[in-house]
Amino acid sequence: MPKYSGTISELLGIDYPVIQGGMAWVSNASLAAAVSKAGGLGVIAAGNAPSDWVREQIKLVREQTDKPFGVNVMLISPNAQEVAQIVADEKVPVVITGAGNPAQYVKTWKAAGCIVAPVVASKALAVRLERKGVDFLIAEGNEAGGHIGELTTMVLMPTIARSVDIPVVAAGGIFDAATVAAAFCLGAAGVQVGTRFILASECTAHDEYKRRLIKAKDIDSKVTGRVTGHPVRLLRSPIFIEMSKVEYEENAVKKLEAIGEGSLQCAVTTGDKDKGSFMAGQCAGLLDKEQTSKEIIEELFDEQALTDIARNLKTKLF
Ligand code: TUI
Repeated sequence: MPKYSGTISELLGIDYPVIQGGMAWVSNASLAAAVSKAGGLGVIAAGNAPSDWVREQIKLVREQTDKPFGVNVMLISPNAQEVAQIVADEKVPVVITGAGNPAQYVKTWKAAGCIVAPVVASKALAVRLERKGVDFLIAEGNEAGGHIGELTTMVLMPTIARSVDIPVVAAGGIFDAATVAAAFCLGAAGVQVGTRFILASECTAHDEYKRRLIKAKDIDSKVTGRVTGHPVRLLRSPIFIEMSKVEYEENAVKKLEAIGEGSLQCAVTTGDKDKGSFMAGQCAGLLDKEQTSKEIIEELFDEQALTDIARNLKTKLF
């Protein structure tokens, strides 16, 4: 294996500069441990789960591997504060945040020895969090699945990289060696990959979720819920159609919340075609099989593929 000596691999103590996306209900101890064992950074997603579940998943990862791992704290969760304390108490190696501004927690996490990496979707938050002392940032573009910002990875990534001096990891639309190379071309120090890891054999998401990802066509990844201020990207399905119908009606926020409640957990655990919210990034249409986490990571960083890309760039441009 070539040595990937980027700042992020060294900072995190991992072999490949790849972070597994913290996907609510999907990213549990099974997936996180497999990714960390394969040389990436496995991540448990706290999502909206009860605090005891988060504590248990941390314990389960530690039973399976001594390698570094992370916990993703979803800041709009009602129990975010409790989860924030758990990750500090447990001295989780890496804390990643999503869906908000984690400024109030940074001191506690740094005092506990955690590496802190917020997901950002804008320059303003990136600059503020660099000043707060976070270790690196994850710039997540609109191609990503789940809750998304407005800018694409192509524009967000260089915007953030030019705005801060700390490393920036690219997320959104990254699923193979070419998109990994593209992220590095945009100034990334590493990549975060979500959707593709749903198709990891160690991912315990329902088979229907995996089948839907494999079946998805290029334009099947849709966005709804803009009026709530928390737009989400998910696969076209009955719940997407239902949400889109009420999106611009009166009391849309309440109606959307009612429809969306529990729908992601439902997709992941029961695979319910009607009620499930199958969140996925735009790359869903390009995914075609289940593989082990190790195979996925080795493909992302395939030395021959990356060498060919670099050679191609040179011959096509000069
Ligand atoms: O958080 C995510 N992806 C998620 S969270 C989630 S669960 C959910 N379910 C229903 C509705 C909403 C969420 C599913 N997928 N990705 C990280 C991410 N963070 N994307 C965008 C942001 C973000 C947006 C605004 C981060 C910070 C931010 O700042 C706002 C502020 O307060 O300054």
